[in-house]
Amino acid sequence: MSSCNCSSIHVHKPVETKVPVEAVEALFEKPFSDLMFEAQTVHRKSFDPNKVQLSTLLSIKTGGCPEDCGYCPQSKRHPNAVEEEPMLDLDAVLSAARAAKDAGATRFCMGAAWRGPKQRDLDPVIDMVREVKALGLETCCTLGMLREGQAEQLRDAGLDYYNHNIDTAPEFYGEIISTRDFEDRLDTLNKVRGAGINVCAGGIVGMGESRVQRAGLLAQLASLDPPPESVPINLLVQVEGTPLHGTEALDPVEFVRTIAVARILMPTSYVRLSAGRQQMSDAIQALCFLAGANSIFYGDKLLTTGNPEWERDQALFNKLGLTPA
Ligand code: SAM
Ligand code: DTB
Ligand code: SF4
Repeated sequence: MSSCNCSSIHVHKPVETKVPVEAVEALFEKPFSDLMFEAQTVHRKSFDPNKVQLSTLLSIKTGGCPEDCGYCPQSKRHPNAVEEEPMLDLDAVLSAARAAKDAGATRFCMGAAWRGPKQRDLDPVIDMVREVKALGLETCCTLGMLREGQAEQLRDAGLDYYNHNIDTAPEFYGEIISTRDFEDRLDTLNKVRGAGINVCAGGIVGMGESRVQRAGLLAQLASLDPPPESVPINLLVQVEGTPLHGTEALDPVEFVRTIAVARILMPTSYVRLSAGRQQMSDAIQALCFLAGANSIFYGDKLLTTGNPEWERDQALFNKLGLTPA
């Protein structure tokens, strides 16, 4: 599925960034205890280390996506992709948002399996944003690539955050997705920033990338000026039928290192321990919080795959003395 034009040996030089990839690699290479101490020290300068922000996700338009992202179960190009469903109506979205608020979430994130919204798609989403905001929740949308003027319409409806992940390092991007390129992602992030909406941008690890490429992902995020307010770090959820199913699992300690490096590079951003928590032990999650993660997706579903039940998260928070931010 690669769109890479280079010869068969895939050795790509990291793309130059304001934050040099070599400096990020040097952080990854620190002894674990030193890295954790540095991350925790940085974390405590800007945040209460015992508080974690809770965001709940809802898929408002599931499946049938024309894009070919190798990790995603919603692409119609992958066999056994999830069934396409019509867009949820406003009442269904509002009852999910009320339930999320009652359970303690402060932000509600609405996701759609689109390459990007057409105007007729955006109109109902604008109503959802306005009404969810009126419930007293922060609002977030992840709808794919935005066209001119769409970010402003979302902002005017009361959108607080727009999520658009750069997913992986530019040198690895073509191995994972061929239907758009890395620059397209940056272009949408610029539109979001230009409209004055908070930026939520992160990536996925555990897709078979190298450590240099993990460093490249974080160097890109930290080089956004200013860096994203919210940085979701996803561990690949391997779904049968997707091209990345069967990828060798990432060492959990390397995942914790990725969180710690993100915290050090983006000291005042919320770093979200995102997809992949259901498969993670309490001990690894505890290390992620120690490494500076201070946000999670909360609720028993991500978009189409599972997330820990509310009860499991409440028990984990009690065990660790964490409270919602
Ligand atoms: N279609 C829009 C887009 O791609 O921007 C919005 C929804 S898309 C599902 C949002 C993000 O979910 C992706 O950018 C990716 O980072 C993440 N994601 C999707 N499938 C995943 C998986 N199997 N494991 C981890 N993260 C995943
Ligand atoms: C993000 O960084 N991760 C979320 C959210 N932003 C949209 C999505 C994770 C999706 C995991 C696979 C699924 O449930 O379909
Ligand atoms: Fe479509 Fe988004 Fe999934 Fe890619 S990640 S296939 S754009 S829903």
